[in-house]
Amino acid sequence: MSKITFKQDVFLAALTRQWQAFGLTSASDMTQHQWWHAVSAAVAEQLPPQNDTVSGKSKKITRHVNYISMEFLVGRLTGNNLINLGWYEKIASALQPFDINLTDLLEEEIDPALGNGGLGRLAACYLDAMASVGQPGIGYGLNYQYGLFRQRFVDGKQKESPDDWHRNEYPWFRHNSSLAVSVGVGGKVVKDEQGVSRWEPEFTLRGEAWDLPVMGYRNGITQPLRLWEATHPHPFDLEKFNDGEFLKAEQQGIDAAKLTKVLYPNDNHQAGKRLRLMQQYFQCACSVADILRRHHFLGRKISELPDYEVIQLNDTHPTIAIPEMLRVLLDEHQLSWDDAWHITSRTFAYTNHTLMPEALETWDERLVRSLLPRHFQIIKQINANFKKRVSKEWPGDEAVWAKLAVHHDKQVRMANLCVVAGFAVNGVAALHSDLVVKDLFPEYHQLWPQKFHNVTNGITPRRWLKQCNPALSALIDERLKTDGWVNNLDLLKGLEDGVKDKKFCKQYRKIKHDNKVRLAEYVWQRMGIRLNPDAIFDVQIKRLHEYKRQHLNLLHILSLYRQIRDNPKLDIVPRVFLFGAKAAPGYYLAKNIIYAINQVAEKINNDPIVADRIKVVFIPDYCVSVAELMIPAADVSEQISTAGKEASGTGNMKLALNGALTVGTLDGANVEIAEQVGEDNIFIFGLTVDEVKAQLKKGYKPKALVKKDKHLKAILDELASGFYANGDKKAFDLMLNSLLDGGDPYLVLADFAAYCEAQKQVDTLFRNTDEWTRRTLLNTARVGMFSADRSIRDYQQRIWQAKR
Ligand code: GL9
Repeated sequence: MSKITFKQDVFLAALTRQWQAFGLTSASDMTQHQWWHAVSAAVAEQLPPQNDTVSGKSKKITRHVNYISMEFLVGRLTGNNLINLGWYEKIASALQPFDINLTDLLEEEIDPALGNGGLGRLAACYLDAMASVGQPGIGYGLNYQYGLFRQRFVDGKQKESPDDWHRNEYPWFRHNSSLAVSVGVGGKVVKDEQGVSRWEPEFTLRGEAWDLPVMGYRNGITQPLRLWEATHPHPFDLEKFNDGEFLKAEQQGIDAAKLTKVLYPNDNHQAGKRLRLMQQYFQCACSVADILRRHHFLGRKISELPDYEVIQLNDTHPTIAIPEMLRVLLDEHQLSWDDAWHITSRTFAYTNHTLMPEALETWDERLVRSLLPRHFQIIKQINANFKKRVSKEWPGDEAVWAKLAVHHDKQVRMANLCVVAGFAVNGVAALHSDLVVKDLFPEYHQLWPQKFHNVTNGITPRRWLKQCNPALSALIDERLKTDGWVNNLDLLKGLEDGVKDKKFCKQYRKIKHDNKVRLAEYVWQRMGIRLNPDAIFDVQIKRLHEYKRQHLNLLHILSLYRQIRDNPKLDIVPRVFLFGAKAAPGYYLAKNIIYAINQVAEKINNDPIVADRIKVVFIPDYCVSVAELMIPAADVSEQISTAGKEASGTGNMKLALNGALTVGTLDGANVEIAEQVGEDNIFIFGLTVDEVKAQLKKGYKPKALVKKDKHLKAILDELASGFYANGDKKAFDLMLNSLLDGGDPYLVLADFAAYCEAQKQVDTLFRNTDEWTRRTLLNTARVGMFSADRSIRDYQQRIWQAKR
């Protein structure tokens, strides 16, 4: 496909229509926000219709990918779309006569925050990469009215408010009314005269399709991200009104809209709520119907579905799509069980994103039965058939069956359903995929070793280098004499010999410094805290979770603070500790850690004895656009989860790419980052997965550890003394109880000494400016494999386009 060419006159005419539609008399009457809207809409208008009916006409069939995810954390689109189109400069100059600065304008966009964190952001990176490498595909998600909550701090405590991102006015949406779908819920299953089961739902919802364009990098490809909105087919049902059933009719309308009202704000944790299961089913039913509609439209036989389509499930959240596909094939297409199973089980693939037991979804059978009676029957059938297979392999072994069953103990287990019914299962980093096989699914692996794969996560270099760090991108273009790295990130290897070029190193270092100045300005504007851009900017940005151990970072800060008070002349490199993190609203321990960090920040930032050697800054409302500001400004990247707990991490990749040195455990993708950049260019510390397991097995005793370490004890005692909380001795009880009486399940205290030691090495290295620069540059040069383009090609080779 050829590039979409920019035509200035067409653009300006479209812009005129925009301000006219606002009821204004000239462009100059537009507010800054209206400008953003007008420019975005004027560009969106010029995109060709999105082609979701790409047919594999060539001999070699490329399977079309349907990426179903409850979350797509796309972030702001206007800037990204202009870059991918190659129109950024052209629009910027077209706006100059109006005295409008494009970069400033882009700040007007409210982030579409339709995801929680890593899992949702990964989905967004993968859509970008699919379009960029030419993998035909579509993303299916939900069009939430409210995205992830907004975060504020009141007296150091997190407060949430709804995130109204004004989806109804979002200029990038295209409403596709011809694609609306009906979705049933509740009711009962009846048998017709021939004994065929048929579902009679209690009520029906309508799914409306809203498409966002996903543009490949300068290749003319645009693919949809299709987000479903729940409405009711008859918002005001006159017939029911006359029947005196008005209230019931209206009730349905209200329920329908509720369904896509808000994103569940959980991270690595299942809520188990009825509304959540309804969201999942609604999304899956709409998406499966759409996939089959397209398949029929292209004139293909139903039995050919797996030859043309693959459905990739982003975690278990969309698992209910599997019984939905079976239901449609059995009840609507009247296929036999064997035929329906043969098609379904060669179409679905599943990505596992976590081993945390509290995140592995199970649903109470009563809930499933009441909402989806026909699906429940189908699940029981899958279970019964699978039981035969298990009995053959492990005759009479009840314990194995209790573990492998899809339906057991009145629970439906979504991960098991995915493994049994899918043709592929993958983890998201080498270590994680290993643990998926060894710890989570060993018996399944024994049954079907060929189903299991690894696909290490990746990030899109378009957003996470080209867009967020324009100065570094320009320097790389100049050095490599090409911008080809943007879709071939391995080319960054060519920067390695730059370490010997003094001038180049100086330029590279200056860009980091400028990015730090830019972040410092933001912090000053938003928080009234002055930062020294010559200090080490030490960054931990990710959801707040016990296993991610933001409190280990806090203990190190407290350690430095104590050392300063013990020795006011202490010589340390000034350091700014920057945090960005949201805690799930019901996760009280995580919220307590936020509170503790904020209270410690307050104390340290205002204590004259510290003399600006330490600053602690918790930036509120961390989101994609704040990440775009923090990542280019980071010197140190904190990736300090308990080994074995972080499936991959992707912030670790973004930070290394932008020249931050990682302080990290051997967890998730840190392991592969260390392999790529070399052990001298990363600070690895702490217990390994095997050591963690061994500690827990032999009986880990955090209190005994504290007893032996006076410094650590003093820090913890002071936290419990009320010193940081205006005398409130209980202020940090949740956190401290978990660390001490709670047995410290994530081994924070066990890793404390090693962590402090690694941080000392950071301090020492930073004093040697040339050596620091050399190592950060090697990080940028050596992390090309973490491009999402490589991940997508791995998916193609190992899963999507592999022989089955
Ligand atoms: C996650 C893992 O915890 C991360 O380690 C991983 O990088 C991403 C993407 O594969 O998936 N799984 C998960 O539930 N979340 C992840 O980030 N949580 C959120 O998205 C909030």
